[in-house]
Amino acid sequence: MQEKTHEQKLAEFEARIARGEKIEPGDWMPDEYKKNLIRIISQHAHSEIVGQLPEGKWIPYAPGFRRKLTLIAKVQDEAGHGQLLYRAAETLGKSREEMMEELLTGKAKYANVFNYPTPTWADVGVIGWLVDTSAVINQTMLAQTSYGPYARAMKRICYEESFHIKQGYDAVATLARGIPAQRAMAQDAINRWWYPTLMMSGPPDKISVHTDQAMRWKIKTKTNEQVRQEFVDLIVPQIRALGFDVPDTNCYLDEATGHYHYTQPDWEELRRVVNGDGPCNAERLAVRRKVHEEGTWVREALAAKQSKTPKAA
Ligand code: BYC
Repeated sequence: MQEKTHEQKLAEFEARIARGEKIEPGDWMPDEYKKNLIRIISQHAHSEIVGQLPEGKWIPYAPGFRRKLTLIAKVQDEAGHGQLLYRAAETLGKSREEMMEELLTGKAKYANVFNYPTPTWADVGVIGWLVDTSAVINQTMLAQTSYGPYARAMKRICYEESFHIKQGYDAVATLARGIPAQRAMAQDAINRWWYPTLMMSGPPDKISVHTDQAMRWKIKTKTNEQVRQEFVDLIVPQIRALGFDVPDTNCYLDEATGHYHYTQPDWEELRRVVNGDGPCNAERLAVRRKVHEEGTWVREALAAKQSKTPKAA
């Protein structure tokens, strides 16, 4: 039988995607699809791993035993999400060592939000509430992705992230019922996280590099701006219902569209932060390098055990 041409394989691949079928490891796929997926999944995995740090810092100081337990569980969940996602990227032929090297040398990107400081307890609540809400909206979309292993990882991750939102909201709602200093602390955290969280959904569609191709092959099923608008529409009424201000005097419900209008973030700041020049990039990578170095003996012990395990006949 004659070998299929690239065009024929591409047409079959696109027809499968149009029918809503999942592409699985080992199936034929265009190199650009694979490249785009590895990029987005590894960036996502790194975000989960580095994302443990801003909140993790508060574990020793969490106000009370229950808050501490919940925060430990949340941070552990993020580590698990990172592992699931590294595994999904490995199914596309990218090794974990290579991904780790790219993270530790600063070559790889991870979500901008994790390069901002967490000076107060309210930051923990606001990350869980605002950042995880933005993440879940994006990840619910990514659960529809055309690549099977990524879609399945997203489904599992979304369940856990939804719980993270509840713990964040509960922490902020408690501060909202507190004394004026507690309310002020929560408002200050909302003010500082608002724009970084808007940036988390990615640059505007007109300057996004990868969206067109990602949409064509259903790696993403919504654009960055659609995801960001969903976030704003959901979160603005919640912020106001707790009696806090949205730190944007030009944020209002546009009756004509049914969507909230909002001021665009400083996109130059996003570019700087994701390229290594945010307030905490150096600190975050230094911690990851130290942890990686300290874990060398574990990786070596595992590798030695695997090489000694007799293969099944
Ligand atoms: N941050 O063409 P574009 C969590 C990069 S963790 C950093 O629009 P795309 C949590 C982008 O990578 C989960 N980089 O790209 C954990 C690209 O760079 P490269 C966080 C960004 O991929 C702990 C370039 O800019 N979620 O929830 O179509 C505690 C051009 O952008 C960002 C994810 O990681 C950004 N905000 O769309 C609490 C989701 N925006 O690759 C919570 C997975 C853009 O050309 N990622 N860049 O060097 C995505 O969904 C997509 O990659 C994005 C960007 C929507 C972020």
